[in-house]
Amino acid sequence: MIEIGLVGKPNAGKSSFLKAATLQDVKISPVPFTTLKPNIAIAYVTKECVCKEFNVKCNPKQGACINGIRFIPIELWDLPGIVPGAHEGKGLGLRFLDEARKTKALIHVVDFSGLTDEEGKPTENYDVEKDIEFVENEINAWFRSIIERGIEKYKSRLKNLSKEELITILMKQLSGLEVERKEIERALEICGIENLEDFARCLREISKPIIIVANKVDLESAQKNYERLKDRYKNIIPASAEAEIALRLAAAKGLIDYFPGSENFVIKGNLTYEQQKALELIKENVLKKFGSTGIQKALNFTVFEVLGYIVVYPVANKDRLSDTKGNILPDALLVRKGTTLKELAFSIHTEIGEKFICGIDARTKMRLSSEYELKDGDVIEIVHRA
Ligand SMILES: Nc1nc2c(ncn2[C@@H]2O[C@H](COP(=O)(O)OP(=O)(O)OP(=O)(O)O)[C@@H](O)[C@H]2O)c(=O)[nH]1
Ligand SMILES: [Mg+2]
Repeated sequence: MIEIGLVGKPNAGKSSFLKAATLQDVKISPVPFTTLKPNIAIAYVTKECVCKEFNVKCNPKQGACINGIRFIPIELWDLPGIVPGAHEGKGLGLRFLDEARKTKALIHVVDFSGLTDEEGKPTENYDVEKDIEFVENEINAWFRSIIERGIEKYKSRLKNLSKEELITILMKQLSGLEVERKEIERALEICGIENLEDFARCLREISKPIIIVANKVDLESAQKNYERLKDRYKNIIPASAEAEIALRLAAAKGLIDYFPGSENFVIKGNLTYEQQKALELIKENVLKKFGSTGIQKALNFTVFEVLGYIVVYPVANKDRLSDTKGNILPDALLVRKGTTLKELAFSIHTEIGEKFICGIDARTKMRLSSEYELKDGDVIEIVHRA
């Protein structure tokens, strides 16, 4: 399963984001360093399911399919807060990042209200750009230290190694970070390895992109900061974790109908005056202004836009679109763009990969070779030897 990390300074709203996305009961408080160890929970990215097109009702093995929208599980890691100098041990340091080294991307939750300083303590008019910068620098420093540790014994020989030898060493030493070969090749091409700091930054940017979540946009000062800075950064999503928590809890209690990620909700239960007032504020201040609370959007944006994952539906029977037990469209799998059919077969099961014969496209009934490059929404029967 894809792992996504939540990073940021103390009090930015990382645990709130996790709770908003998963309703997992984690500790949330205005005291810095509330989270001391990673909290891990299953969240979902959402995408239109192919069941609509085929006009069938699907039986997902994992996640769900609601109103033709498929909920595909990912693993979300809520991490302890990072302060300036964390790579030198300040605050809680960065050791916890080692546990989260398999994360494919990092969502940087930033308190855009400017009401907390770099250590998460209350203040006013804090320059939120400082957070964007220092947290990224700390993460790059962490990346650099891993690379340094990994290639320590080759350091004196680095310049004399052939490109192939260098890539092999880096692949081996960085395997824990889930860095792919082509990502190392690109980092070497763009930045070289003469300056380790440059190389580490480059490889981090390529292999573990950072997405900025401008959190707390229910607050006026955060809205102002977002308007001022939104064009300066490429991957930035405005969000209110608090609003999403309120909406999901109200929906869980049966007070409203609310679909995660949507721009509206419908009241259906008996609300107290306070509840009604709070929900109205969310509608006026967040949903109408930003189109959604931003939590689902941030997850979808990270997985589909930034990381470029596509969704494919392997089946055992192309005519019934089912597995061997008759479940319709049981699996919706996230794979990277460029994945071949043979690679998909191996990722499902080593044996299916080894006994692979061909694929059959459920739409066209055409035979697909092992080197066929998967497309988003493909429904494919994998034919293999018994
Ligand atoms: N107004 C507003 N407050 C929020 C929002 N998200 C979080 N908060 C508040 O910010 C404070 C910190 O939230 P947490 O989720 O505990 O922050 P954290 O980043 O996990 O903090 P540490 O675990 O200490 O690193 C709490 O008082 C939350 O209620 C939001 O979207 N809007
Ligand atoms: Mg926390």
